[in-house]
Amino acid sequence: MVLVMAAVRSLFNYRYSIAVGRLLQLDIVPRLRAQVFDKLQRLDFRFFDANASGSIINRVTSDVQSLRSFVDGVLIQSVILLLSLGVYLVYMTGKNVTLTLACLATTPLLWIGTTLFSRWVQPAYAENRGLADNLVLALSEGVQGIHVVRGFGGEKHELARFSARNRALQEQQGRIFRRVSVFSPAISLMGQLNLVVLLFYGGWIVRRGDLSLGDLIVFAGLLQQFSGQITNLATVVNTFQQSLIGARRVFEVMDAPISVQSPAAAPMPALTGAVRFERVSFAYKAGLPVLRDVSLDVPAGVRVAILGETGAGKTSLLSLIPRFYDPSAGRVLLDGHDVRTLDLAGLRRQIGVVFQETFLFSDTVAGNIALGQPDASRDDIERAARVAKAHDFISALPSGYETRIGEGGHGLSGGQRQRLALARALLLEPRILLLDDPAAALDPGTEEELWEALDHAMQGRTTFVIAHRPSTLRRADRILVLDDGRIVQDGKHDTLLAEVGPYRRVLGWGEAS
Ligand code: DCP
Ligand code: MG
Repeated sequence: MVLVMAAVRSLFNYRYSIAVGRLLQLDIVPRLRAQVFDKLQRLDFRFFDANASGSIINRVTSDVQSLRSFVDGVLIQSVILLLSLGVYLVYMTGKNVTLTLACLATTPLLWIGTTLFSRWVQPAYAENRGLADNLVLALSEGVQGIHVVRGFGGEKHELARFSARNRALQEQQGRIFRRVSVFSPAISLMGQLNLVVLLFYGGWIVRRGDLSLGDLIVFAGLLQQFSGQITNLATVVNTFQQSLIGARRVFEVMDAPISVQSPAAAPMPALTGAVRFERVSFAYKAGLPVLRDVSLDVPAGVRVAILGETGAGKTSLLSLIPRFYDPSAGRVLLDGHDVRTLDLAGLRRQIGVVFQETFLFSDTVAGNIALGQPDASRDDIERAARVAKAHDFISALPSGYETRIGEGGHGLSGGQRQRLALARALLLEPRILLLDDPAAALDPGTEEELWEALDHAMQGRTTFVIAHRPSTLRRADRILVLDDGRIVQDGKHDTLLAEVGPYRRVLGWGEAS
């Protein structure tokens, strides 16, 4: 019998591991991970302003694993635990009811111990995740910022920062480990207390003649098994608290509100590109306005240049047009439609953006240009690249448009990367083009060529360009001067030059006399 039971037990254990492994590793965890990533892709910029990348990475990689430990180490283990406890209890009550009750005398202690432990360990696990986030952040910054680190000889400092966080995490893990190491034997001790109660009380009723010695021995054996299962409870409780924290962190992402939402069944009319700001105010953090009461009316096809000192709100102003953020007051209108009423994806497809800091993916050159339009033909990609003055250097790359560029666009110069970003925006044939300081990466000669090409490509389309070079400003139909979130000057180059105002100062012409 013992042999058969052992064989059956092993077989079940084997089947159990396979089934759980398949269920969790192959299905649930990857599915949850994909869902979290999907949600991240839809979350607006406010979420990313508020959450450090280390924390986001940890939530998608390690915290989703807590679902696995929950199902595996809590759900299934609890079922096994309850079932076996139930079987032992039924068996024991069958032998002797009062003796069974006496043996459960320590249950309240067990309950108190478990509650105290949970209350302590939960914040500790939350703290643990926070420390792990810091460590991942130090790692990713140390790698992504390697150029700056080297350039400023910051290796020692980075290493010290990383080591400190590494140590903090390790020490905190040690503290958790010590508490868990106390909890588990304590639970086991409570189980042994039951045996003491049994021997005293059981011995007494045996002497009274109400129970045979043989039954007492059987009872003691059962109680040993029962206590063994109770000890498992410690592990289950610990795993439960741990996975609870992980799950909370995953669901914080899943439940994070998306403030920039596409309205349901929103219309997407073909835009001509007229942009209107109606008394727009905007703040990243409540109480710290970045744009104040900005009103603006730009007919389609106009080229607007924006200039102003650093931090004036230029990038912020542009970011309201494709709804990277929504204004805190006022409205942004395209062709008379409030942008909040338009289909979000459709809206962004009609707006080409070249950001102040370009980002290229570890993909081919063609793949990077076709980001917004993956089914674009090679001809279209080449045409966009020509306009962006990128075709020549792309053709000179080892595999032309099929050249893979390294992570973050390494292997290309800063100007080349910016031109790829411009080609990416032009490929969309956008009605509105937003260029955040593109000239920073261009020499004056190339800039002149670029503007000529853009004049042609952007015929009849609206362009907003943040620029500080007189050559660019002179070409603009209209110049906005931004100062501390307000439009303080608005007009053409020559007019503004003649005016008293910051335009002359920003351009370095001195104050008008
Ligand atoms: N700001 C913020 N949170 C962000 C971006 C900006 O709090 N995610 C703040 C920093 C500035 C202000 O908003 O004080 C305006 O920032 P902009 O990026 O709009 O400033 P500019 O584009 O005008 O500055 P620059 O010329 O340096 O690009
Ligand atoms: Mg800016």
